[in-house]
Amino acid sequence: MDTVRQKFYITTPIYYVNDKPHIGHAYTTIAADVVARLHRLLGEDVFFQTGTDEHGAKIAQAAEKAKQTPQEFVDEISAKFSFAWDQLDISSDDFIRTTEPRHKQAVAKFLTMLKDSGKIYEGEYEGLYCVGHEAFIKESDLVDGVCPDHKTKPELIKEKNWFFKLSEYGDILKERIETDEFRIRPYTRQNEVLSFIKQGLEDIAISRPNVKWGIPLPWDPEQTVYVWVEALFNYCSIIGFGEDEEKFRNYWPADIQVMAKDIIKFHCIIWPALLLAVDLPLPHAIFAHGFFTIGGQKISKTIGNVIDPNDWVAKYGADAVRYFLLREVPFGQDGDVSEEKLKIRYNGDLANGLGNLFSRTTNMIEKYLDGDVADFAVSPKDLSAAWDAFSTLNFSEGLVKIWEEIAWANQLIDKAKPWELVKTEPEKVKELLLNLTGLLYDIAGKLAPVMPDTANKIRKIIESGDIKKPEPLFQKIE
Ligand code: ME8
Repeated sequence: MDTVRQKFYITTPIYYVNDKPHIGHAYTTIAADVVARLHRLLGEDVFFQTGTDEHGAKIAQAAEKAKQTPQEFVDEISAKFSFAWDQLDISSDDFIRTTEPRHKQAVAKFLTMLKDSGKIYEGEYEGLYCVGHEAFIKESDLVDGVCPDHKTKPELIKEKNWFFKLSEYGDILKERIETDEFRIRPYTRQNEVLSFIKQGLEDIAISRPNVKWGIPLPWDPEQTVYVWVEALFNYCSIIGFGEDEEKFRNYWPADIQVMAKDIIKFHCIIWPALLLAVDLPLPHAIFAHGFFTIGGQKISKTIGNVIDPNDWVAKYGADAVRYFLLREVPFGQDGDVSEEKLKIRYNGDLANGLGNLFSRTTNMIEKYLDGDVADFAVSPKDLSAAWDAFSTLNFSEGLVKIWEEIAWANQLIDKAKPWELVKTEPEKVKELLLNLTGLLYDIAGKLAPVMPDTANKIRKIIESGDIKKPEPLFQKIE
């Protein structure tokens, strides 16, 4: 009999292709990957989306600066994102690019529905536009006349736009958020969104008459769809909206949408209002993590501190980078990362902690049991607390729990001194080593969503039942 598997749909933002990926982008994508892998291991029907946001003035300007056509430019940078995700062992089910025909078709259909909803009208707008944000910005948000995030002067724009009646959605959004029907976490972000709604929502322009690099409005092709509006809809186009209704109905609404705190207004106000306007269900949850700094400073090209995740993967391996980013900063909080900090975790937690437990256990098995662990015992320790933590995106907490077990096992070996015990009580040593093998096997299972390659190595070696000279998992770095 067929059993219906629970579906689970998880998303990352689609990243701008104005520049290559950095470790901030990697962070969100790794976090979503861990949750996707966990739900697959639980037997669910998982769909894990990611991709790139390729239209709008910001991208067109970056292409111009690089002296390339926008299409050449976005092709090149988008490929860098998919390459980086391959290197980091990201298990996404699909990768969407907003320049793909499937997305353009889905967006045209969505915009037509939006127009038919009666929530769209034509008007004039005059305001300050920050190309870095791809959004209008208030005079009161400027610091010394420039956008505080991008340090650039906004453009004064006066143009004819199509507008969406966002102002009508304050009460219903408030209700959905307060009842947790539309969950925003952590609570600090929920409060931020609620207080923003309380100030009163204004209608927003959903088209741009003078931006050519975009998707034409179906009913007024002289204008293109405002880049945020079409970008948000990627979450629907990637699962077949307007093309494969069965697939779309199976996966929508998203179970969790992961991002950083910088884009919650778009995801917690504009996005749900647009969905309500066209009668689509809202995502179940939005989780906004914090921002990384490097050496205490904002990640910025001008400061010159941008870290390419590929450089770290080449030096330390994907699993170490995945572990470090999730372990170092509690998810949801801001935090500082650096290669120095990565090295400390690598040598301490990975080489001395897990790596050492694995090496000494397997070396003793080879020496005292002739490599034979066919009867290893599965550990009685219950580590499901780690998975509970991962599934609620408390990654560092889950990892701490696993490392407590690793430390406990290393201490057990120090105390038992099997190298002495073996002379008088070889049976006890055998029992100890078989128990340690079971514990390692269990640890590998719990670690699998975060460190898939390491977990796989450990499990394969143990499952072979005959341990002979395994390679160390992590070589200490000087
Ligand atoms: O906003 N620390 O794209 P984007 C942690 N295209 N995470 C960071 C980070 C940092 N310092 N910097 C970036 C966009 N991120 C839009 C999204 S979605 C429909 C459209 C991560 O390339 C984090 O996930 O600016 C943040 O939300 C995202 O990159 C912004 O990516």
